[in-house]
Amino acid sequence: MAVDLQALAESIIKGKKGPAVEMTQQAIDEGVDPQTIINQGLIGGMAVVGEKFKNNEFYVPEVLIAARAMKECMGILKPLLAESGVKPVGIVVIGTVKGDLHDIGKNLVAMMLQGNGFEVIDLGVDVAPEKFIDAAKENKAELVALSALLTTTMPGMKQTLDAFEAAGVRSSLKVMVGGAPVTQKFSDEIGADGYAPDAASAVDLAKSLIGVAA
Ligand code: B1M
Repeated sequence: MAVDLQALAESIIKGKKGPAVEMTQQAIDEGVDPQTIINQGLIGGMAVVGEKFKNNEFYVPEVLIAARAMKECMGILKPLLAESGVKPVGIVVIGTVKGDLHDIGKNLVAMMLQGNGFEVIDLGVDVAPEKFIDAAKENKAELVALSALLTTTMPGMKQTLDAFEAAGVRSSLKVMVGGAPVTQKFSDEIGADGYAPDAASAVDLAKSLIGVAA
């Protein structure tokens, strides 16, 4: 029987990694286009997860479990995508700013972006401005996503923006910021291109910043 991509989406929503991987493999074996598997199965599922998270029907653990299932399926599909030359929705460099070791929220944002078709270059935590610049240049990223969880490291966002300016790359990049102490007001004050309060909104913001329909 042909694989049902709606059932694949359901298994992502429920975070059932085993069945999700099996269905992904079955779809590949049946010759379904990898992009269709991603769009209808994986992204379809993660979009529902994002909505449920926004509406407080899902909490962090459910999102993490769903994202892990999605990541596992992406692992099987990635080599096929590279072969077929399918382009990601956008390329984003993400990291937690210098001096800050919190990464749970940043990882969630990274996984949601990946689940929605972005290629994500995750630089981890305690990331110096120069590292963001190098990674953005190297990967030809159109978007940089900065996370901070400490009031003492929030100024690191402004320092990163200043470093982009000094390196002459600020105008070729969109920069979004987020993290528990960060606000829209702070984002405006430091001249970032956008602020998102949570991982699901971060996906919507990322798409709008690079001009992709939500
Ligand atoms: Co830390 N810590 N911590 N901590 N820690 C907080 C942030 C704190 C509020 C706790 C408190 O005092 N009530 C406080 C900060 C106070 C302040 O600055 N105002 C604090 C402190 C003080 C510290 C230390 C200084 C403690 C010490 O050593 N004295 C130290 C600092 C270390 C350092 O970074 N240099 C420290 C250390 C740690 C641990 C290592 C123990 C651990 C981190 C483990 C890890 O991340 N791997 C930790 C944790 C777990 C927390 C709390 C309890 C939880 C943070 C978290 O993961 N939340 C936190 C208190 C709290 O928030 N209740 C606290 C869950 C996560 C899903 O939410 O990260 O907000 P969050 O991400 C959300 C949104 O903010 C948003 O989307 C996510 C999902 O919706 N988002 C973005 C995040 N990044 C985004 C980027 C975007 C868009 C949206 O676009 C780019």
